[in-house]
Amino acid sequence: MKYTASVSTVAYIGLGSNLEQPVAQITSARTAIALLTGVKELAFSSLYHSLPMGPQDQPDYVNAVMGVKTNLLPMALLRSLQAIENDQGRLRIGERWGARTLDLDVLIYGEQEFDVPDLTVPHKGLEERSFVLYPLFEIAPQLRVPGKGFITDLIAKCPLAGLRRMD
Ligand code: A4P
Ligand code: MG
Repeated sequence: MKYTASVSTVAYIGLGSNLEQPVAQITSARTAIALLTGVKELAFSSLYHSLPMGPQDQPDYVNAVMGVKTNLLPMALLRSLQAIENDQGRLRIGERWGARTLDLDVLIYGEQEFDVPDLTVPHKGLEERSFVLYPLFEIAPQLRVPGKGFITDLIAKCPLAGLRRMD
């Protein structure tokens, strides 16, 4: 039986994978996130095919964004997401922005803006990443990203850069 939250926050999670069957990685991560105690799925974007940001000698990515309602505090949410990354074979030995089976980022946590060791919210660089902004816009077109502005304005300044929606 899942614990039911009394105080809850809407948060957005970015999902990315470019190793070992990325679509299956994203799909099973979605299930695992929805099964976390204190987390309820609100929305899930389409899957998007994206070109790698960072080192170019790695496979293309599959990306998506999930909206949840949660009563987990931000750090507890991050630790739960990292446990799911580990369960799905994430190794933290490669270069920065290198290939990975699964990357889960806390993009937005309610109206909050903070920068503490291990956790910056909203996620840094979010406004430069088409593979984050376009899926986010798909599920939350009215969203205002704390400290950064309306999603519509952010998208207007962010080229697709090869991003395409998968059917
Ligand atoms: N951390 C701080 N803030 C957050 C947050 N809001 N959410 C810390 C998640 N983690 C956060 O992350 C490194 C550290 O960031 C963690 O210890 C955590 O405490 P990591 O997942 O271990 O390593 P990383 O993901 O390689 O580093 P980084 O710099 O977070 O990379 P990004 O920003 O996650 O980007 N290209 C495409 N097309 N699609 C992608 O999804 N992803 C990346 C990784 C690179 N290129 C990509 C994609
Ligand atoms: Mg990350």
